[in-house]
Amino acid sequence: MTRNKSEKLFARAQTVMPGGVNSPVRAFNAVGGNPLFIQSAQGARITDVDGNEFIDYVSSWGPLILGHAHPEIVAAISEQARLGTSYGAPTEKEITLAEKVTGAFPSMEIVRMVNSGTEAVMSATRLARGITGRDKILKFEGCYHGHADSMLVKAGSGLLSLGTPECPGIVADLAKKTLTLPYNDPDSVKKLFADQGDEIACVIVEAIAGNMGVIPPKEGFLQTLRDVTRKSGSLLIFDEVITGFRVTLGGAQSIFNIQPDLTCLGKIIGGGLPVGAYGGPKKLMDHISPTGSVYQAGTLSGNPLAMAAGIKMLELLSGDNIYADLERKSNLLCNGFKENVAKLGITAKFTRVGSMFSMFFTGTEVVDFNTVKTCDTEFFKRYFNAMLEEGIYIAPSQFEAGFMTTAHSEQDIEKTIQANFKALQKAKG
Ligand code: KE4
Repeated sequence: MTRNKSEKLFARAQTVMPGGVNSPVRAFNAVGGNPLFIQSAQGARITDVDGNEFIDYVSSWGPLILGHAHPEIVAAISEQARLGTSYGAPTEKEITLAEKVTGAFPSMEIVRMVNSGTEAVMSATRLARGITGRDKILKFEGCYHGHADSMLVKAGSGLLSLGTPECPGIVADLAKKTLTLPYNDPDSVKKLFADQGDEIACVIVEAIAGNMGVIPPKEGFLQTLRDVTRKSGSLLIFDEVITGFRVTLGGAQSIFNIQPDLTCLGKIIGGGLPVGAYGGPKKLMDHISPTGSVYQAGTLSGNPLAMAAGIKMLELLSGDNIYADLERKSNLLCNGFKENVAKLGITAKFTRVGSMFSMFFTGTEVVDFNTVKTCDTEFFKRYFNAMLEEGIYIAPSQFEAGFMTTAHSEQDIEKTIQANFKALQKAKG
């Protein structure tokens, strides 16, 4: 597989961008070699600048649940672009997308559009601090909630992949206000709340963790968070940037039937364009400017171009059997992988919720930050590169999720299972 053009572009990119990328996870640091520069994508496939084509399971880190360049989404974007891309003034499209979001998430009566998941989380946690008058936030080790200062404490995703869960540049006094506990450990949560619950503004959690690989919540974990926050007057924030409209239309909260106080969304609701959102009951969201005094703003928030993409995406996701199709295909793929590791005598653990899944190269039950760190990342590195050679593009990190889309065909899945067998064999040596 030639990567000459990608190599040349990477060298050029590094002269003008940090690490040659606009987001660290793209740099392939955890898997070696230079990142592939993408020329185009269509459906389940991406093509790099050297003409190599791959079946894609990164899916732009989650947003493209209907595959790349979906014709109806492209048409919606093109149509709006001819009418203007952003006005900095209210439009009906913002109302329409907000109505689709609040219709799918009963816990969200009122929703504010922003431009990224980071902005959604930053705004929701500011709102929680503003409403409660408290400073402390509880997050969980290995969860990633974007790069707002308060969230870059023992975070997952790129920080975990790069082995740098702590981040310089965060004001020490602020970092101290972010408490962290192990994911899936309700007893530690109960203990902390007994000790300082009345100082905690909010608990923010990935209701299904996707940034240390996919780690589902253990029975009772989310309910414990709901109980202790309600009792102590803290707010419960579900970060559903990945899971919203991914695991089902109403996200993880509808699967586990738990209503958070605030929800953060992103990725899928933008239909491939930059959109984030946060929302909750009117009594809470009315604290947000201009109704209330908690300020949050954005030049391109709710811009009609991104709204057009998001509206079309959510329209299409409301179609019949979309999630049943994703469930069937995801199950087919993961079962194929399980059969392969069994045939080859390779130790691996599998997790999946709907169309987000992970294969962990460890023999330890993976339930939190510490257990996922037992993974053999050197084996993953060999596996990743062998999959590339087989024409399969997975996330360049053991600590990210894989994503199925409606664009993946049965043939794509069969090809991937065969490629997985060969890549595992090669990684095993
Ligand atoms: P963005 O600011 O990247 O739109 O969203 C931040 C965010 C918030 N919450 C969750 C649960 C998230 O997963 C993310 C971002 N996800 C990572 C990948 N796991 C984005 C990829 C990247 O950083 O380039």
